[in-house]
Amino acid sequence: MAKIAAGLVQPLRLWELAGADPARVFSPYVWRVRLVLAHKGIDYESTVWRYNDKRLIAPAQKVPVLDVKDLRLAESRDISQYIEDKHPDKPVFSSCQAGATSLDFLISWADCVMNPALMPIIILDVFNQLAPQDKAYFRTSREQRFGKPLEQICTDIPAEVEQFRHVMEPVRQTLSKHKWLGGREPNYGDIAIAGNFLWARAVSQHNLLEESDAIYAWRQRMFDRYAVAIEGTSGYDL
Ligand SMILES: N[C@@H](CCC(=O)N[C@@H](CS)C(=O)NCC(=O)O)C(=O)O
Repeated sequence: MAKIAAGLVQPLRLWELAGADPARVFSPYVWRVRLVLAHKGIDYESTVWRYNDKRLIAPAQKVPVLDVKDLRLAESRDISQYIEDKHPDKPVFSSCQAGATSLDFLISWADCVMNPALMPIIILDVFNQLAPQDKAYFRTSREQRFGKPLEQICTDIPAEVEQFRHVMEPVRQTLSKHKWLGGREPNYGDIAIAGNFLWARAVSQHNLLEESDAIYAWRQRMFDRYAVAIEGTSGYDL
């Protein structure tokens, strides 16, 4: 433990979904909280969690879960807002109504458009990286969700990658005019979208972006800026 957070009661424990390799933390939503904690310079303890450990995070059903001493928080957005409220310095959310609404839109876009565009490309990679005890649960639950075997969710990776690049066009256009989605500094919009890329980086070697893409350069800037959160985790060079 390097630093004690001023505003948040310690100890902080973040439950993080990992693959067979405990350093392969891959949940995009956990990544958001990781990045917010790094953004604020807050230290925490990480606990590896796997899908079949549901009882450990009860009453939550999904990670991220953050334990702040005796308080248990769930939902990446709510956890991030809680951290922001306790550490208003270097804000990641907007204090003005219009800014907050636009950010809500961007977060929903990352969840409802970007994430589903990425999912078919990397779902088999996720499966292949899972701990053995998680594989049956993941297969059954995802095959139910998609209505087909995992192996048939994506039958044409290059076509899905092209579609993904197309879906990213609004982000591309924004980043060709601005250094960060947050403008002069990264905000939760950058964090939400980088979280999705960190999910892919953790499990998959697929080349999602061309080097000439403005998003490629931004992604590298984000990875450099938040290197402290990424160091020591397993992932592929992008
Ligand atoms: N809306 C939630 C979504 C969290 C979520 O979907 N977490 C996944 C990992 S990426 C999970 O824990 N899934 C458990 C399961 O599928 O059983 C948030 O933003 O925190």
